[in-house]
Amino acid sequence: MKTLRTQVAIIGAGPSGMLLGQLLAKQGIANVVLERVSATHVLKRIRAGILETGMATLMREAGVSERMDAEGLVHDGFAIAHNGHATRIDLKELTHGRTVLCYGQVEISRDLFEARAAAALPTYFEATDVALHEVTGNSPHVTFLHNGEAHTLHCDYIAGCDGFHGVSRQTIPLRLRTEHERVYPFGWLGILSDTPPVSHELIYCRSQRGFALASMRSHSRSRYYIDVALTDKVEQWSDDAFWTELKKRLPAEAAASLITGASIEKSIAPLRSFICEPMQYGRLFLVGDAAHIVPPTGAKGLNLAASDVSTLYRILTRVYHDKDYACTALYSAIALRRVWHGERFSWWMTKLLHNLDENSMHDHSGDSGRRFTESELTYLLGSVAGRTLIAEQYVGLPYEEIG
Ligand code: FAS
Ligand code: PHB
Repeated sequence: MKTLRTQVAIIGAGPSGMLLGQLLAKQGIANVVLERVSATHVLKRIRAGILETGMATLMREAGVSERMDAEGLVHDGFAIAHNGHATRIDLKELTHGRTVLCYGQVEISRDLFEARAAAALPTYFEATDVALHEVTGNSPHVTFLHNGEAHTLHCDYIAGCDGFHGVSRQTIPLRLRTEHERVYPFGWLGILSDTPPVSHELIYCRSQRGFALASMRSHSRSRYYIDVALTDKVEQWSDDAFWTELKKRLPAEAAASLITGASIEKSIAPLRSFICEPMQYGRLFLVGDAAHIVPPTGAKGLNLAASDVSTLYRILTRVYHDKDYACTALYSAIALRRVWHGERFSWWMTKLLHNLDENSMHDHSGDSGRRFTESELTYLLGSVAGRTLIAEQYVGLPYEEIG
């Protein structure tokens, strides 16, 4: 048994864990990251692509933003196409100058891994059998196996940054946690291709055939999605079948100029809204996907993880720099206020842009639910107030101060 000691144990080396680790280290707060898989495995996951200002600012504060600022694409707006007619949401005008940054989550992970390795901060990849102990006591610790050897990591606090399928949330007794969940009756089939994006900004599409999203990672790498039945398997979708269906859902001008190519990644992701309350238990704090999941329609998943990281980092800095131990009790309530706003926006955008059964759950005849939604979308896109509602949430609500 190898015994270790640190101030903050971080479970998970996704964006939540690595960004928190980097920020804490900058404040001289010792931390150890335990990750179940290899760094290579983490870097193979194709996830988010749009960063709110808050996330980009945290990357700069963490000192890992050089490549993001050099290669990230600043987007002043995006389009929503409804039955072939595209309306631009002018983020910069409607939010008095705010924008979003297009920079892949894989690149964020790459930047954070490189920075952590350069600082020689302790990180255990392929750490297995991670278990949390005495999280409500005065000697919290984490046990795990690494290279076949048993380890015990003693710490002051544990940050559960281990995603939806991690061990941290399960450490909170079921009788003490409330889980809110909504599962959507479709998935997103996503394709990554080394082809120039069809537009310089994102296009979200609601068509009679279903949802589509035209996104990107750079001027030469594109990311596209269509919604598919949950029963679909990615093997059923050839590249040609994907491109053919995507063209039928994009506005005609975009469909005509779409440059297709071989997929370098293709996968189907299920959609769910999920929130665990509370987000803390004794010395354990849940961060990011360990506590909440959103459908990617609002580009909020990674960005909600970032606001959790910001809240916890500022609280732990007050603990270690000012010996303000009481402020740890504020974390869950502060984090959840912003999470619920992001969850509601992501559900709302999903309802507006997909043929979602719940819109017509009370229909006794006809499809008034779908017609109500289409009428709502038409009104929102045709109204400055409506477009502002969308823009304010899309760029991200402000981060809350710590009381
Ligand atoms: P993560 O899940 O990224 O990281 C958790 C880490 O913990 C993983 O590396 C995991 O291996 C590790 N772990 C798990 N159990 C462990 C254990 N017992 N011990 C040690 N380590 C353990 N968000 C968007 O904003 N836009 C998108 O387009 C988008 N697309 C997505 C597509 C998919 C398929 C998925 C699954 C998510 C998508 N998301 C998207 C959301 C995603 O970006 C998450 O919000 C983001 O990865 C959250 O980061 P973390 O909280 O670090 O969780
Ligand atoms: C992506 O580029 O992967 C992406 C962008 C915006 C979204 C979802 C996914 O809302």
